[in-house]
Amino acid sequence: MSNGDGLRRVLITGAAGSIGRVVRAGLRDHYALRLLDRAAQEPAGDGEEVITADIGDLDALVDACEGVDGVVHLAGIPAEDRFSAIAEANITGTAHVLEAARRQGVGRAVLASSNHVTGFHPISAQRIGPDAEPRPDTFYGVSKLALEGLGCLYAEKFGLEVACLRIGSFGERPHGVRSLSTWLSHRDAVQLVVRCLEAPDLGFTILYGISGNSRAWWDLSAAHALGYEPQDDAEAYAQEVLADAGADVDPGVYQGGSFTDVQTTLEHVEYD
Ligand code: 15L
Repeated sequence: MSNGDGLRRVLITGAAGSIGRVVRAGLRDHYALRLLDRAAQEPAGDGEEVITADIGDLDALVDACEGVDGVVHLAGIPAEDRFSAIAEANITGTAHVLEAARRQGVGRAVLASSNHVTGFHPISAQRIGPDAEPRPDTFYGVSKLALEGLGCLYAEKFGLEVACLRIGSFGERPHGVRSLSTWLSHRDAVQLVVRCLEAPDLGFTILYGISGNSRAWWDLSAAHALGYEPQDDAEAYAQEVLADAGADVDPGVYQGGSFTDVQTTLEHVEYD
C-alpha cells in the first residue's frame, strides 16, 4: 500500500514530542507521513498530514491508520507519574494504537519501550540483552513492559510485525555520567526507527536503542541483526561530561539511575 507518490505511508504518534520531532525530520524524505499528537505541531510540509488527536480516542486512531503501512508509536507519558495516568496513557493508549492498526491492516508497528523495563538490573550486570528478566523500576517501567506484552499479543495472535525499542537516554549529546552508557543520539534514533520499519521478517522483536557507546550496559545484537550500525559513541563526549559532573561521577548502583530511587515513585503515589 502506498500513497499517490508511491511512497509508503507511516503514522507517527507523539509526533510533537522530543523524539517525534527528530523522527519526523529524519523520515520525511523517505515516507509519506501522518503526524498525530494532541499537542500543537509544526504545519504539514510536502508529503505530510498533521492530525490533532489523543491516543485515548480509538476512533481517531482507526481513522489515522487508514492506508498506513507502518506505525511509529511514540506517544505517552515519558517518565514516572501517578499510576492511573500512566496506565491510561501508556497501556490503554498503546492498546488503542495496536487495535487501530489491526483493524486497518497495518503491517508493522514500532513501539517506544524503555530501558526502565529492566532498570533494577545492576550496572555491574553488563551487558544484558532483551532476554534478561524484566525488572521495572517505576510505574512507567511497568507500563513499558505492558506495552511489550501488548505488542507480543498483537504479533502472535494477529500477525502484526512489532519492534519494541527499549530507548536509552535520547538527546543531542550525553548529559551526566550515566548517559555515557545510555545515550541515544538523534541520528542513531532515526536509523533505528528506519531499520525497524524496513527490516525483512521482523516478526516480534525487542531491542535496546542506544548509540554505539563504549560504556554500554546493553547488548545491541538484536539491533545489529536488523542492520543497525550506530554512528555515534558517547565516549566522544566523555571528557566534557566528566568535567561537568565534577565530584558527581558515581553512576549509582542500578541501570535505571534515579528512576530506581524510592522518591521517584513516592512523589506520584496517588492513583488519581
Ligand atoms: C526514558 O525512558 C525516559 O523517557 C527519559 O525521560 C529518560 O529518563 C530515559 O529513559 C533515560 O533512561 O535516560
